[in-house]
Amino acid sequence: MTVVTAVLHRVRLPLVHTFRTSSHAKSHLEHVLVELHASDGTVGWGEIASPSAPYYCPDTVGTSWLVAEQHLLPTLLGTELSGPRDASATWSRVRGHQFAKAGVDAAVWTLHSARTGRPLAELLGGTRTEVVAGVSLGIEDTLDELLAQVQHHVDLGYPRVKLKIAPGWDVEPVRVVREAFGDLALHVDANGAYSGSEEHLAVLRRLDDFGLTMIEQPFAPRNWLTSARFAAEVDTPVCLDESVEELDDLRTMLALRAGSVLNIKVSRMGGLTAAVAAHDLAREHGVDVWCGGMHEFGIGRAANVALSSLPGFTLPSDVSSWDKYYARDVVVDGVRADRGVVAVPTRPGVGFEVDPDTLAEHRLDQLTLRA
Ligand code: OSB
Ligand code: MG
Repeated sequence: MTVVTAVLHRVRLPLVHTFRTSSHAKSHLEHVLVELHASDGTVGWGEIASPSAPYYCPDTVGTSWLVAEQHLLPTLLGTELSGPRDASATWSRVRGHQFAKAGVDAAVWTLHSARTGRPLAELLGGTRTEVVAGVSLGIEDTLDELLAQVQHHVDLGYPRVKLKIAPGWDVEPVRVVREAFGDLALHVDANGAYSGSEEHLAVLRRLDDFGLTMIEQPFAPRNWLTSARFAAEVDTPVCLDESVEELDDLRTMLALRAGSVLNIKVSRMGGLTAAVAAHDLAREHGVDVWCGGMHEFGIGRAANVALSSLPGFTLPSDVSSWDKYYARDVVVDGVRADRGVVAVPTRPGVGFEVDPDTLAEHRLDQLTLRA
């Protein structure tokens, strides 16, 4: 397979509900869709789900566009690939820029799926026809508003709720949600907002009393030693997200026991090929994994579901229905959770029809590159 044409589409969609994490609030998102055409006319799509500002990771929508345009697509275009795993080899000299790599890599995978007529999940090694979805809930202005959000999603049947926390919004929200919802599977995600200071450690230790499924990324991404010490001290499993961008980071996590659960994100790992490799390595070491999200539009969301069908994804993934976030999506009738269960797409390619009307209405920028 040879990719002969690439089109980048920068698309902005409003969020139906403002989402606040420890770093900031967002009311709309801009992602870059990658459309690839093979010499035989088949088309593949991937999504670069970079945040707009470099708070979660160094990548932004602007840096990802630039790196895709100047460094990833020029080496990919016109290169004969024996399979989708060859794509990442074409940009092996490029350091970092995981989100841009992930979008282009996923587009090559869906292109391969469309060409072979085999579903993406099957090509990746998926073994499940359904995956369990959890929801991720942002920081709210009041505890009552948080309780209303939890209630709404529990009513929809989601079996696991993750709460974003930050210093000042941690023990209290967890306490009230635990009190109101009994033994609901609950976990928290700090997005690295806590330091190893005694004051912060004391707060995090108090979270150990609430039977949380895990505490996700309590410390800054490179704060390996604090994470290892804290993980040894508490009963609640520590999950890493931002810390693990490459397979070697996972090896570090395992060697230091800096966490015992891994959130695998296609975007953060630099693509589906790398995400599958992380799954395989974690599984060999008996580490539970689940698939995290970046509020993906329909194309990235479909890839997340396909990945979640691999056998090591034993915990609920952040693959909620598309309409939790958007009033309109870039695909027609996208990923939907029914009582917390998502059917793994069986159609080849993305698994859903890309909606040209949404693209036309919500696109801010477009660029075509040829071999
Ligand atoms: O840490 O998991 C995270 C969204 C943006 C940045 C970081 C994170 C998240 C989420 C979104 O939690 C989960 C989803 O896509 O449903
Ligand atoms: Mg996270």
